[in-house]
Amino acid sequence: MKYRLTTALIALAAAGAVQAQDTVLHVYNWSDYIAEDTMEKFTAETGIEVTYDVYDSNEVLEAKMLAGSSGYDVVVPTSDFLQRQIAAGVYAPLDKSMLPNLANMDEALMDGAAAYDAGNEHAVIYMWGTTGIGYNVAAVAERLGDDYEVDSWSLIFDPEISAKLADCGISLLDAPTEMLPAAMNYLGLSPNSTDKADLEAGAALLETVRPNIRYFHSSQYISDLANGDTCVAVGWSGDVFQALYRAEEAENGVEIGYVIPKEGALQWFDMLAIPADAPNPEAAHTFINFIMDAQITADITNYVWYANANAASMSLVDEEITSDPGIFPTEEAKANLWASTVYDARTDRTISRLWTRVKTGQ
Ligand code: SPD
Repeated sequence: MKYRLTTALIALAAAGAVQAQDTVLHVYNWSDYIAEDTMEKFTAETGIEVTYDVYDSNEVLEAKMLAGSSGYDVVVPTSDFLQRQIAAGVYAPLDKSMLPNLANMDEALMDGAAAYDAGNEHAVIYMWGTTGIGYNVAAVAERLGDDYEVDSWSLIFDPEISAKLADCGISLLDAPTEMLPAAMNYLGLSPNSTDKADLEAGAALLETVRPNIRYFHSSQYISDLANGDTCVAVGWSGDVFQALYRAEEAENGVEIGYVIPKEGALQWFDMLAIPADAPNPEAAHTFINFIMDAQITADITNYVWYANANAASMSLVDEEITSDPGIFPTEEAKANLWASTVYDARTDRTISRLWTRVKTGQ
C-alpha cells in the first residue's frame, strides 16, 4: 500500500513538473519595446517560460489576429486597431480580479484609451507616444542652415525642403494610417477625415515628395539614424530617443533630435490584450499584472524611452525622461495632438490602395 501511494505521489509530482514545463507564455510585441531583463524577471518570479516574438506594424499583427489560432497569449495592438479587432471578436475580456495592479494605472490616460475599448474591458495601456520627426542635427543644419528651426512637417512635406535633404536620407514609417493623416493635416485637412477626396489629397502630397524619400520602414530607422546612415525619419517618439541614446553610447558624433511638429502629431496608445483563443489566458493575466507593477513598468520606460500610463511608476522613471517634452509632451504640444482614427473596412481598402500607389508609384 505504502509502495503504491509513493508511486502515485511520484506520478503526481511528475505530472506537475510536466505541467510547469508546459506553462509557456507566448508574447507578440513591437520590436525594441521591452527592457533587457523584463522576461527574465517574469520567469524568475512566476516560473512561467516565455517565447517572445516581435513585429513592427499593426497591419502584420492584425492579419495574424484575424486569421486566428496565432498561438499568442498576449499581443500589443495600437488602440485604433484594437477597437476594430474587438468588434471582430479577436480579444477576450480581461478578468480584472486577476489584475490587482490596475490600481497603479493613470485614470485619465485609461479613460483616453476607453474611447477605443469601452470600460477598458479588453486591454490596458502598455506604453504611449507620438509620431513625429527624428533628425540628425548636424546633417540638417549643413543643408538648411544653422538657423533653420526644425519644428514643422514642412521638413518632409515641402518638396523644396525635403529635396535638400534627400542625399542624406529620409525615411518614412511604413504605416499608412499614420502617414496619410500627417500629410492631410499638413494640407489643413482633418487628420481624422475618412473622406476619400481628403485621403487622395494626402496621398498626392506624399507622391510629390516621394522622389526625396529613401525608404519606407518602421524599425530600421533606429539604427540608421544612430549610425548617421539617414538624417531624417518620421518615427515613433521612443524609437527616435533610442537612436539618440545608441549614438551617444557609440560616441560616433551623431546628435539626434526629436520634434513634435508645430502643426500637430498623432498621439497613440499601445495596448496589452489577450486573444480570445489564447492557449494560456491565466499566464497572460499574470504577465499583464506583472507588467503593471510600478518598478517593472518604470524599468521598461527607462530602457525604451516611451511614456507609460502607470501613475505609480512615475517617481521611478528617470527625470531625464519625465522632463523631456518629446516623451511627455507639454500641455501646449498636447493641445495639438490628434487621436487615431478607427477606419471601417471600406476606408481601410482605400488607404491600402493609396499607400501602394505612394510607395510604388503605381
Ligand atoms: N519600437 C516600438 C514601436 C511602438 C510603436 N507603436 C506603434 C504606434 C502606432 N501608432
